[in-house]
Amino acid sequence: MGTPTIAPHSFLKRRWKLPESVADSRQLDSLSRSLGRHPLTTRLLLARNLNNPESARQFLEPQFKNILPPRSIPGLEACADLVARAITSKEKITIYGDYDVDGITGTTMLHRLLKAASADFDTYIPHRIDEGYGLSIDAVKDIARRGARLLLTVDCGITAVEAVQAGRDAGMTIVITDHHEYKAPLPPAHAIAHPRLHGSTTGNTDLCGAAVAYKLVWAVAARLCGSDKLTPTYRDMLIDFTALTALATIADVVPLLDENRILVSYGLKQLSRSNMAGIQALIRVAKFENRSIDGTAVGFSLAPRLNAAGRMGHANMAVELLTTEDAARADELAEYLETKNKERQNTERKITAEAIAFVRQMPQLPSALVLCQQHWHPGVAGIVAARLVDHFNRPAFVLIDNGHTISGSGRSVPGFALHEAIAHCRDLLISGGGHAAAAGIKMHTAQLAAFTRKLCDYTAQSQPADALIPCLDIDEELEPCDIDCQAFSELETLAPFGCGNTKPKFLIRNVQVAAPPRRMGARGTHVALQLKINDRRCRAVGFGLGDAEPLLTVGMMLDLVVHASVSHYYQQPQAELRIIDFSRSDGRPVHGETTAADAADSVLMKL
Ligand SMILES: [Mn+2]
Repeated sequence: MGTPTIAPHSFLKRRWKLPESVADSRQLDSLSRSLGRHPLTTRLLLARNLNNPESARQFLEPQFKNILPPRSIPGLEACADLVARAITSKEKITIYGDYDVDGITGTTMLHRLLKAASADFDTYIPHRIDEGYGLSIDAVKDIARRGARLLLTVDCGITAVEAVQAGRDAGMTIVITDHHEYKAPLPPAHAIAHPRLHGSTTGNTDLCGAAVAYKLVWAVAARLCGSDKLTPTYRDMLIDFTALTALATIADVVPLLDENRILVSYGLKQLSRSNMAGIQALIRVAKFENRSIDGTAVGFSLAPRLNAAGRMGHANMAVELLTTEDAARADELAEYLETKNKERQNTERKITAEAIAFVRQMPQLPSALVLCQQHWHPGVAGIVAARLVDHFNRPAFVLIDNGHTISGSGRSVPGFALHEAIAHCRDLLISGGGHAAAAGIKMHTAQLAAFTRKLCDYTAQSQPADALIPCLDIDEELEPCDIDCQAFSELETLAPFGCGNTKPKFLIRNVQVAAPPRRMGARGTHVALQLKINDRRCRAVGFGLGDAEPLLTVGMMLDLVVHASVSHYYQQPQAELRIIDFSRSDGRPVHGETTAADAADSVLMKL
């Protein structure tokens, strides 16, 4: 039995996927009453399997006291012992972090800890393009030559068997903290902290790399204080670091449930009141001063600016931003990131447009996309691949031809494991690996055609045909009586939204267009509608759906997929629907001359 889907001729040409079951009304009433919440909120809680008052309350009111202690991460105590010992015996420590937000923030926390403890230390972040991901033998040897006695990794190292051996051979103590997937054998490090070490399933197995670093800071601080009761300096540090942990937890797209939800709830509040000069400067250039910072602000504004350093320049600049105490220097670095981020956006937009044009020229849309150019920028390959996946709903690789070799990144659709596809094509590759959703590969230029063929055959065989039509997952169906300002504003208590806890999407059927639709925004990008739902009027806005305006006429009956929102535009707050997609209630196609592909194109270009 599958989840019910309906395939309306919707504006975005999506399959609408409805929730599997409807809540039992007795259970709904009793939970609603004991929580004192609107039935709409309660229905969503039940759909998230929060079916008793206790688990629902823990979700609705995240408590810091429910953060798990450092020892809940396998191997972390041993790592903390080694780091604390190196600090007190003044051995030189090198922190080796990854170049993404997760690595940058984790490195920042350990940097700040070691500085507060007057340790002898420095940091090393590999260059994304020149050195690539992870711990390399060359870098490790170089770090040993520069006198480090302890090498401490953040968000990398769990698969670096040879590099760790090289570090040991050079006489260093090696401490690995990571959260990436790995297969035996483990690297021969002196200590390893990993949420799923030796297949462990206790504790929080979904921690990001920076959250592991956060727990390490906590455990080392306890050792330096000689007690689990930390001195005010370290206590304040741990509170402040929830902001950095929240950035990484959102940016690394781990589920925002359980402990991660607590870390993010606290961290988002801490971000706007942070004393860190770099955080303040970053918030300023992203124009979030005096505004509340939510998951979307982090995911679409703050995190991309930090990542831009590694993509278009060097991630060291982002670490310097987050570790400097000098406000003027912080401003300068934030401006630098701003420039790099604009550069990234322009590059990404240009390559995405080129890539889409290449796909459109193909006589037939293949089951997987493999695009390769010499002049494309490797720093944005992954994001462009993600854009192609959004656009064409199939796995996509964006590759750069370096002459003799080709390398780049791939992204996948839900349900298609990219790392398995890569394993299947292993004989044609120099190297390759990653997760189900994202991966990197490298091959000899001569293998490109063979790789493309083999990947497409594999994808076509292992994907059901309808999997290539994009889905829109709907949380609940809205009844007219649910359209209520109070109920809609209460839904905010389910935030922060993100991976594992997406912003609720509702289906509402049979609403009537009550007045001529209006285009909004400087370029007419958006559309505003007055709807008649039973006897009531309700405003609806479709951001990016301006091109729907000519398709909508007064009296037309629509089915909508929406976010529930509250507008503060009027004197009284009002319930408002944010349209994601729509179709005609009579089942007729909404598109006249415009093709669905054109509609999807125009939406994409405005993002
Ligand atoms: Mn990570």
